Amino acid sequence: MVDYTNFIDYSRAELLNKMRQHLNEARLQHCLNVEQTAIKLAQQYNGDVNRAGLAGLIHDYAKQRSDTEFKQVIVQQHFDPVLLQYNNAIWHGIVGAYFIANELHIHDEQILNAVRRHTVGAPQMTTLDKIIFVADYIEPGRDFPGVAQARQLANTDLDAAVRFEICHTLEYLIQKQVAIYPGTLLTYNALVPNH
Ligand code: DGI
Ligand code: FE
Ligand code: FE
Repeated sequence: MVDYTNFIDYSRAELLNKMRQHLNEARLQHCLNVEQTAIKLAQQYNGDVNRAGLAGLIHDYAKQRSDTEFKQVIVQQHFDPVLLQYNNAIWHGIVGAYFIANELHIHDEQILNAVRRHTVGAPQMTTLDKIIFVADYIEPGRDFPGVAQARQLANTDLDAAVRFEICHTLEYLIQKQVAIYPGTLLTYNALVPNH
């Protein structure tokens, strides 16, 4: 079983109650699924099972905050103003970590970084970052073209699963003709050969 006592001074049940105040049932279930998937990946890839479980559980904590709230935090906490040109899809991870530190009192930087990077990744990802990035994509509730292949890759090669995910996310965003956050491109460029 997981043990979160190094990172929170209240129980996991209490954490779920705090999360429930800000997330609907479907989103909470997704977070629980990512927790379990992250634990499995951590066991498989020799990661930190407790950090993986907790980061997976809380990764979307800020997903249902209003745009107004995010914009306020971006300005008041001096986040990169470029963020204001994007939306919840980008904010809930990068800025979401602020809400997690502030409201859930989780201050472990490895966990917070995994949350910050869970949507757009980063050029240099830790094993924990990769586990949360991939767990979010393949948790059992996910159903989209390519998820079976992503799950298969995650079973055998975590880096290959990260690469598959970033490539397919970019293809999806381009197909929808929405703006690509520069951080997403930096992640992609770091994962493919540079010529
Ligand atoms: O929060 P989840 O839905 O569980 O998953 P997520 O945090 O991976 O967010 C996925 C969404 O973020 C998906 O709709 C694609 C979007 N996204 C990822 N990278 C970018 C992006 N959206 C924009 N506009 N730009 C990006 O670079
Ligand atoms: Fe997310
Ligand atoms: Fe998620």
